Order: sequence, then structure tokens, then C-alpha cells
Amino acid sequence: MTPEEILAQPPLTLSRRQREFYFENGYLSAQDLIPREMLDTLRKATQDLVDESAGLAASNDRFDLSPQHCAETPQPRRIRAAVDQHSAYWQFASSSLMTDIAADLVGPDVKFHSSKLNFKWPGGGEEIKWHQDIPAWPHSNFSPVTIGIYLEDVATADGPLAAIPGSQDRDLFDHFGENGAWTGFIADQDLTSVALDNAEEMAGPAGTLAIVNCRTIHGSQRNTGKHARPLLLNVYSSADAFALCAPPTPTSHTGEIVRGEPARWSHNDPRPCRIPPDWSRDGYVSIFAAQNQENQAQT
Ligand SMILES: O=C(O)CCC(=O)C(=O)O
Repeated sequence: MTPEEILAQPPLTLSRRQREFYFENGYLSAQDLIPREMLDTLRKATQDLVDESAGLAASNDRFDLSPQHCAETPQPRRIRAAVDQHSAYWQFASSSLMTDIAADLVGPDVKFHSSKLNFKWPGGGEEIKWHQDIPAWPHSNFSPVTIGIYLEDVATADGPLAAIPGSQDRDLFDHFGENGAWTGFIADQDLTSVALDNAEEMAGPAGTLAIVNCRTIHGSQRNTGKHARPLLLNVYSSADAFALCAPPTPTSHTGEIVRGEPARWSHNDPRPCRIPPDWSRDGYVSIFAAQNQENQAQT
């Protein structure tokens, strides 16, 4: 569906103005939509998983560990395929509240794509360099949207997600380095054409949604604050968007219709997208590992 067709549908949870803002700017920050009880359930699940990660000495297919991680101070930097790691995450991602929010942005028929929880720990939380999401998982159209939720209060110092307004309607950039290897970020020479001074931060209290379209250039600074920044990110698309390649981090729900009906026809956007490495063969750990050029093979 086109943005005009989506906007012609009656709003469900987001206001008309919020939906228009998303289509104009490629991102949206929204507060006061998530009930306290839902948030508390996600926080409890997350604490349980962080505690569980204390027993790990190395990253595995569930946890990507930060270099500072140790048993005394467990610091996973990502919970991979989050909806498969705790039932609370899937209950949240498939709730009518979240799928209605997704429907406000992709149309009434919604497909689930993927899920992860990124942490930035105080004093060490890494920068995530400017990038676009769709080059890692091309689809037949550009409806995929990442809906993030902060599980704790996030201020500027804690490394909130930031987006470049309007970048969803401009170029898609290469996320490969000069040696032809996947980097997961946009090279400095390409960023000279990007209005980085216009970047908008999406800070806010726990429960704030930070939403980005799959073409939107986004990233986040290091955490120089005193608090951890857990950000749960779920990706949805319109049902008529079909993945062109194997996803980097498939979940047991990837491709599932979570609202409405399956598509009978694909919607094919004519704008091209470069094909990423074959994740099903080469493996993928996380954006942190890719951007730092750490070993991408599964361990
Ligand atoms: O955690 C963040 O700040 C950014 C996450 C992100 O953009 C990603 O994982 O693709």
C-alpha cells in the first residue's frame, strides 16, 4: 500500500497527525501509549534474561555480549530474536495494541519480521553509527517499520535513538566497506550528502516508542549517562511486503501475519535495494559486531 492508501484508513491508536508526521519525516516518537503493567512485564522479563546471561563467558545465538561483560556485572549488548527468548516479548509484539500501532503505519494487514533488544550500558554503551535498516533485509517494498520501546527512562546522555528527518524519501546507501565486506553503517564520504545537523533525538520516559521506517537514516551515541538503556525493537511490515533474501536474525514468528489477512499480491516498489551478504550462509551476530568489524560467524 502507498502512504496515501494507508492514511486513508481510519486511525486505530496513533492520531492522524502522528501518522502524517511519520510519513513526512520517516520517524516518530510517541509517549503515553503503553500501559504501566505491560511495561513492568517487559522489564521483569528483561531482568531475568540479563541475570541468565551472567552465566555466559561468550556470545551465543541468544545473547551478544559486550566486551565488558562478566559474571559479576552481566552486560549483554543485544538479546537476539527477542520474541523467542521470553514469552513476554512475543505477547507484547503480537498484542492488539502493538499490531494496531503497526497497522496505523503499514496498513491493516501486518506481517511480523524480527525482534531484538539492544542495551547500552552506562560508561560503555557503544555508539551505533548512522545506517538504514533495509539494506540488511531487502523487501519488495519499503513498508517495514521498526517500533522501539525504551524499558527505562532515556535522556540525551543515555544514547537515545536519533533519526534524520526526511531521509526515508532520499537515497539508499551502501553498507559495505572498500574491501567489499558488510559494515552495517554508512561511510563518512557518503554522509557528506546527509543533513546530519537536522538529526532528531527520540529521548523520553520509560515506555516511549521510538519508531523508524526501514529507509530512514538513524543511529545513536554512546551512553555517557548513569543508567542502562534497554531498547526493545520489533519490526513489522505490510502483509504485501515480501523478503527478498534470508533475514539476518530470523525468529520463529518471522513472516507471521499478526493482524488482518495474508496478501494475495505482492506490492513491488520500483526503487532498487542492493542485496546484502547471504546471512543464511555467512551468519550474522549483531549491528554492534558488524560495525566494529568483529567476527560475524556464529559462536
Ligand atoms: O540501539 C540503537 O540505538 C539502534 C538500534 C538500531 O538501529 C539497530 O539495531 O538497527
